[in-house]
Amino acid sequence: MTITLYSGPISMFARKAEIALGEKGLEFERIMVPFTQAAGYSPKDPNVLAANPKAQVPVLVDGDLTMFDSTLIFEYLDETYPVPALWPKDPKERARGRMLELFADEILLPAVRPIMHRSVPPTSAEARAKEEEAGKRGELVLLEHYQALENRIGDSEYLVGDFSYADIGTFMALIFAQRLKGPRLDGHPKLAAWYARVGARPAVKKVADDLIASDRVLSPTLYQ
Ligand SMILES: N[C@@H](CCC(=O)N[C@@H](CS)C(=O)NCC(=O)O)C(=O)O
Repeated sequence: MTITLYSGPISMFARKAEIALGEKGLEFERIMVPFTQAAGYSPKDPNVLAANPKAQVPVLVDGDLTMFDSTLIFEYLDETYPVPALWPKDPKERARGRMLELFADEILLPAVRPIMHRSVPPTSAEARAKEEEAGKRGELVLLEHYQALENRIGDSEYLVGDFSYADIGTFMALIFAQRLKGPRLDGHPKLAAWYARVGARPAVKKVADDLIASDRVLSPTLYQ
């Protein structure tokens, strides 16, 4: 076994890389870095510190290559292990897919941030009321994104062509919205059906189940 992935139990980005490796049918050793709600990613894993100047997971080691960043890992995996392809062949479709994947990381996930306080116990009832006020405003933005995704999916099975990295990134951002008790997907039937379809894929389900199992331990406030 030559591939090692440094991952985090409730890291959207690292879990994306786990799904990609699973979809490619690649065996790998997973090393979970420490994470708690109180201390975050401290103390840092020394190998992650050495590999990534941003000191973040995921970090992938494949033979003599050590690399970081989930999106760059997607690119590397498709070039090195091309079957099954997780980007469309057509350059324009691929460009659309890459934009959707960027949208998931840089627009959709940040829209989830205003409800992240829900994963930790409130400091006071007053503080929580303020956080919830901002959270409710954030949820309206999330609903707009749900609608855009609903329109995008239409009658297609996946976001762009066959199942792709765009689906992985979007699914992971949405699992965060769901675990943080953000707006349900029911009001957006095509998006809800897509979410169920992606979540039923064995490689996705394995990682999603493991993430939620970790979350139950790390973020009990979400499951009371
Ligand atoms: N753009 C990076 C983001 C990676 C990232 O933010 N990782 C988080 C976990 S989800 C992390 O390791 N945070 C620790 C820190 O920033 O100190 C990617 O796509 O891999």
